[in-house]
Amino acid sequence: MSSTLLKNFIHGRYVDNADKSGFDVLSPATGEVIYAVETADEALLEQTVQSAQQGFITWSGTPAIERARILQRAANLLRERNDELARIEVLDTGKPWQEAAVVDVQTGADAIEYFANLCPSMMGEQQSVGDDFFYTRHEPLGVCFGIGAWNYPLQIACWKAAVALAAGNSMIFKPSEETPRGAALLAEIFIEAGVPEGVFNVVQGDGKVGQYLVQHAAIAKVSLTGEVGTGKKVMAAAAGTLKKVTMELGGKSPLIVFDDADIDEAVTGAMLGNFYTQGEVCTNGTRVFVHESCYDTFMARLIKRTKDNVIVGNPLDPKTNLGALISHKHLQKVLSYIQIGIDEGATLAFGGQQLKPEGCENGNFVSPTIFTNCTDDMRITREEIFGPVMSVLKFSSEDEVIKRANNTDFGLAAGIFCQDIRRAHRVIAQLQAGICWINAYGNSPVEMPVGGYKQSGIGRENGVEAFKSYTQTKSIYVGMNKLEGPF
Ligand code: TXE
Repeated sequence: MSSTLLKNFIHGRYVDNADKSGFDVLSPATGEVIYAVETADEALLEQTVQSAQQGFITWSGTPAIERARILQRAANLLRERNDELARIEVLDTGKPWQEAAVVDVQTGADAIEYFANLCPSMMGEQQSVGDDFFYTRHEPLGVCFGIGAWNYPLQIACWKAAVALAAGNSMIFKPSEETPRGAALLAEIFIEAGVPEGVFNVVQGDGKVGQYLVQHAAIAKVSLTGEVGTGKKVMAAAAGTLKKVTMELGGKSPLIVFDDADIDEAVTGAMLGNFYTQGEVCTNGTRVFVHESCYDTFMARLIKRTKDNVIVGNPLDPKTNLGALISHKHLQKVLSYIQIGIDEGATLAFGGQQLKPEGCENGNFVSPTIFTNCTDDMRITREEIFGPVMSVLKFSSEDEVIKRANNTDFGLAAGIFCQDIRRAHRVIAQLQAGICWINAYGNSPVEMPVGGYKQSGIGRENGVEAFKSYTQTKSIYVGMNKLEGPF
């Protein structure tokens, strides 16, 4: 891949666009241009669709055990190139090296390995009905379209490609315009592993490129990772051709600390759920409900550990554990929410200011921020901020906190910290969220299906359930006796 001009990856190679249109990618940590990207124009998009249709014919006709072997090779190549790929994710996203080095590439490879192992055993069924019988076939959908967000560029591309390709589909993938490189490198690796040309193409551009393919009649399914507002636009555009959709969208998730919680663990969970990846994680527990009886102890330990242990700096520095926000525009959005919180009357208990770490003075850095004296009607407790901004709320009873936790149009995730296992399971069963943790926060093994309730999403990624959403069931009835009828 050229280090200064990234092109669209179509049918196994980088391809020029016709009109030389494109955009620059800026470093979140320094604000400098790191490379330029060519936008996929309409001619390229049509070429990509044709390539993906050819790829689908070849790939869907490849035995599952052979698809599995090839995908397994891709997973191994990702792992061999972990550090090189992780470094690119750090440069494109601004996230700390200490995260990307162990999470982003590994979890992408895990998904490809998991679905490679699964696909040869995904069989149809057979059932006798008298002398007759029927059987079912789980057939791939065709050309699928994956649309990525910018917080986990390579992981999101892997999570969507793994299940789509394992099921026999081909995929066109559009990464976020903020972080184009990860998906292009995945496309290179798939070719090196033996995935046929056209099975995984990567097109570059913004929402307009995305919209073009969402509306395209040749696309059978769309899988989006993005904001709720984008999800609504994509679903509306997909309706025109009744496409299947998977939506992995935003959230404003509750993290509840009960009076019998291990306070140090709960503080760890709250910091993971608000400061990891500088708060740019969709499942973050950004509404932290703390029982009144342990509130003071919790707050004292939270403030001390935030002050002592959060290291904001150059994301490439192994000591850094809170990196740069994705863009100057996003930094301004996060800072505006901090001001809104102050104006609404919340107490700024820690942080709240832009930072300029040495060597990264022009980057997009904000301090870890904690608001207390929050109320449920504040914008900082109702709207997704997508930065390291925690809103702490106090509660008195189990029934009260369940009602308040569910009082949102989101429904992505939820966390509970308590030692009483009956209460933990009783409460989690009542929370309207699709991804839940008890005495943990953020773990997302590929075996576990993930996705949102309510407006946080549709469908699931990962787990066996995701595999079924990339196939369609055909039932075949076989008559074993002479056919008779009234006519
Ligand atoms: O999303 P955007 P971002 C969510 C997270 C936050 C958002 C941040 O909660 O809300 O993602 O990512 C393309 N037609 N999740 O800012 O702006 C756009 O080009 C077609 C949830 O990137 O919505 C980009 O590629 N495509 C998740 C992608 O949509 C369109 C985990 C997302 O852009 C389009 C991670 C259009 N009209 C982040 N408009 C989860 N739930 O797992 C934009 N795009």
